[in-house]
Amino acid sequence: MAAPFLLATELDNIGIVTLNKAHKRNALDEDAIAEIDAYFSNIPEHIRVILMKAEGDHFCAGLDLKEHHDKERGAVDFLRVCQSWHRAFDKIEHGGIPVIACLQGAVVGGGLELASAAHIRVADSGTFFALPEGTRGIFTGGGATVRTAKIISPNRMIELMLTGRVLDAVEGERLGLAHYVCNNEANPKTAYELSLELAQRIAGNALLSNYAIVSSISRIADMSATDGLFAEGLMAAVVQTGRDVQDRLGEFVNKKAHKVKPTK
Ligand code: 1HE
Repeated sequence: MAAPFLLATELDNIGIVTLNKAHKRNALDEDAIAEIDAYFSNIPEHIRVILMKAEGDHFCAGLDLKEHHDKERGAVDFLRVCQSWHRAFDKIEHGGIPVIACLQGAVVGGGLELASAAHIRVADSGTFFALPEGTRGIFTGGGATVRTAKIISPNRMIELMLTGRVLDAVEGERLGLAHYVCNNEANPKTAYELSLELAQRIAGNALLSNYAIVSSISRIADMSATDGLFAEGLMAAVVQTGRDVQDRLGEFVNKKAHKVKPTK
C-alpha cells in the first residue's frame, strides 16, 4: 500500500498536517486530494487551529503531471478532478477553523491554489510562487481564478500565467501571497517556528470570533454592500452569544487584559 500523502498529528489543540510526498515534491494526485478532503471534512472537535506544512525542500509542485499525462483525461474527467479540488480546498477555506500554511521552496500551480485556501501564509525566504499552467498547455483548476486572483488581483494573475514568471518570497509577500517571510535578517525565526507561534496565539482567541473571521469576511467580500452589512451584523450577533464574551470584556474593564501596543 502507498504511504499516506497526509500525516496528521496534534500539539495540544493545534492540528498539524504534513504533505508527505517529498520525493515527488508533494505533487497532488487524486489520492492526495481525497486525503485532504477527508481530513478537512472531519476536523477533531478539540482542534482550534490547523498548521499545514510540507516535508522536503518544496511545499507543493501542484497537479501530478505524470498522473494527468498517463490518464489522458478528457474534458469531463478533468472537470470532475477540478471539482474534487474545489470541494477539498473549500473545506480548508470555509471549515470554520483557521488554517496556517507554512511554505518553503516551490509553491506553484495547484500548490499555490492549496496555499491560497489557507488563511495565513508564512514563507521561508527561499519560497517561490508561480502559475506555470499556461506553459504546460493547461489551465488552473484548483480555485486560483477565485482565491489567488482575490489575493493578488485578476490582472496580476493574468500576467503571471501568461508569462510563467516566478516570484520570490519578498515579491510574493508584497502581493499578499505570503503574510510573513522568515529565515532572513528581518525575521530570523524559521517559518515553522513562526507558524506555530501564530497558531498558539490564534488558538487563544474565542472560538466563535475565529469562526466568524475565517467564515464570514471572504464571503461578505462577495456580497453587495447592503447584504454585507446585514451579514456582518448577524455574524456579530452570533459571536456575541459566545460563553466567554463577558469574561473577556470584564478582564479589560477591570484592567487585567493586555493593551494593544505597537510591536516596535
Ligand atoms: C512531479 C511534479 C509534478 C515534480 N507532477 N511529478 N506543476 C509544475 O509545473 C511544477 C513541476 N515541477 C517542477 O517545476 C520542479 O519539479 C520543482 C521546481 C517543483 C522541483 O524541482 P526539483 O529539481 O527539486 O525536483 P525534480 O527533479 O524536478 O522532481 C523530483 C521528482 O518529482 C521527479 O520525479 P522522478 O521520478 O524523476 O524522481 C519529478 O518528475 C517529480 N515531480 N513535480 C508529477 N507537478 C487542478 S489544476 C492544477 C494545475 C497545476 O498545478 S499545473 C502546475 C504543475
